[in-house]
Amino acid sequence: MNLKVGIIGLPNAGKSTLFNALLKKQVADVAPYPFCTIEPNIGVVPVPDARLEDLAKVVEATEGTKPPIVPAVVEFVDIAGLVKGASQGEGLGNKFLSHIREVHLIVNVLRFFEDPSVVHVAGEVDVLRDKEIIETELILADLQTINKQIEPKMNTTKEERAGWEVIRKLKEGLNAGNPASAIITDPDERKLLRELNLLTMKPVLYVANVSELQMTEQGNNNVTIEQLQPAITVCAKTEFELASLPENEQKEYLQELGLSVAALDRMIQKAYEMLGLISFLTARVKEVRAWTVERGVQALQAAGVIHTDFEKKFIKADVVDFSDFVSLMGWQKCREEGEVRSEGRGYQIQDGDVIEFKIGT
Ligand SMILES: Nc1nc2c(ncn2[C@@H]2O[C@H](COP(=O)(O)OP(=O)(O)O)[C@@H](O)[C@H]2O)c(=O)[nH]1
Ligand SMILES: [Mg+2]
Repeated sequence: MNLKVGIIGLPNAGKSTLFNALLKKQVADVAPYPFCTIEPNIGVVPVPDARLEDLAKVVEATEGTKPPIVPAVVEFVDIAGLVKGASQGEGLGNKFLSHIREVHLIVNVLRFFEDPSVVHVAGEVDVLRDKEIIETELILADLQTINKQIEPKMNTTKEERAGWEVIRKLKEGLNAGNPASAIITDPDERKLLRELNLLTMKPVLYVANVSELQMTEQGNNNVTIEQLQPAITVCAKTEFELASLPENEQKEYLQELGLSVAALDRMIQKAYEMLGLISFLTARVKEVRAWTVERGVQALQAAGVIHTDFEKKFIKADVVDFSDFVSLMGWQKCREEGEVRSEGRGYQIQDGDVIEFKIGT
C-alpha cells in the first residue's frame, strides 16, 4: 500500500513551502513509482530507512554487485483551498474536499511564524483560532455528507437500523462541534462508516510552522505547541533551504541549526507511526527494498503486497532479523548458523524482518 498524506491549512500557513521541500526528496524515476510526476500537487517521497543502505552493502559484499535500493514511499498531496466557508463552496470549496477524501492522514499546517511581509488571511497570527477555523470546516463538510444519508424504511433489517443509529449519533455530535473520531470510537461502528470517508475520522498530525528563530531557540517552550497532539515543529522555510542543499552539506547545516534529523524526516516517520505501519525488507541482487504493511499483518498478506501471485502460490517465508542478516553478512551464513526461520502463512510480520518468500509454480 502507499501511504497517502494530505497537507492542509489556511492560505499562507506554509503548506506549499513544506510541500516543495518534500518535492526535493521526491523519488525521481524509480521504476516502481512511475506515476510520481503526473500531478503537480502530488509528491512521492521515500520513507527514511538507514537499514536499506546496510542491506545493500551486504548484498554487494556477497554477490559482487551493488543492488538498487527501493525505499517505501509516502504520497504527499498539497491541498489548497481551505478557507473559512470552504464547505459552503468558498475558495476552491468542493474541489478541495474531493482531494482530501482519499488521504489516510491529514497534516494540518498551522502558522506560528510572524512575518509582516506575509499577510495572514485572518489578520494576525493566532494558532488556536486557525486550528478551529479548519476543524470547523471539516466538521461542516462531514455534516453535509451525513445529511445526505437516507433513513431506512420501517421494514428494514436490524443491521440497517443499527447503522442508522450510528448516523444519528454522529449527526448530533458533529452539530455539537465534535470530530467524528471523538464521537464514534467503537471499531464495529466505525466499520459501518468506512465508505463515507469522513474527513474528521482521519488521523491528524499538526505541524507547527515556526519561524527560523523559534526553531533554533533551545527547548522552544511555546505553550500552544504543547496543546497540540500529536504535533511536530517545523520551519518550512528552513526545511526548503535544507532540502535544496547537496546531501553532504545538509548534515553540516543541520548541525548548525542544532538539529539531529530534518523535520521532514521526522514528519514522515511520525505519519508512519501514527498509522501503525511497519516495513519488512527484501535483499536481493535485483533490488533491496522496503515494503509497507500494517502492524499485525500475516505472512500471506505480506506476500501479496509484493505480487498477487505470491499470495496464491505461497509456500512459506524464510525470515531473518535485520541485525542478524547484517552481522552474519547475508543469507548463506544465516542459514549455516540456524538464524533463518521458516514461517507459515499465519506468521505475524515484524518491523525489520528480512524475508524471502518461497513460492510454488
Ligand atoms: N518567515 C517565514 N516565512 C515562511 C515560512 N513558511 C512559509 N513562509 C512564507 O509564507 C508565504 C506563504 O507560504 P506558502 O507555502 O505559499 O503558503 P500556503 O498558502 O499555505 O501554501 C511564502 O512567502 C513563504 O515564503 C516560515 O517558516 N518562515
Ligand atoms: Mg499553497
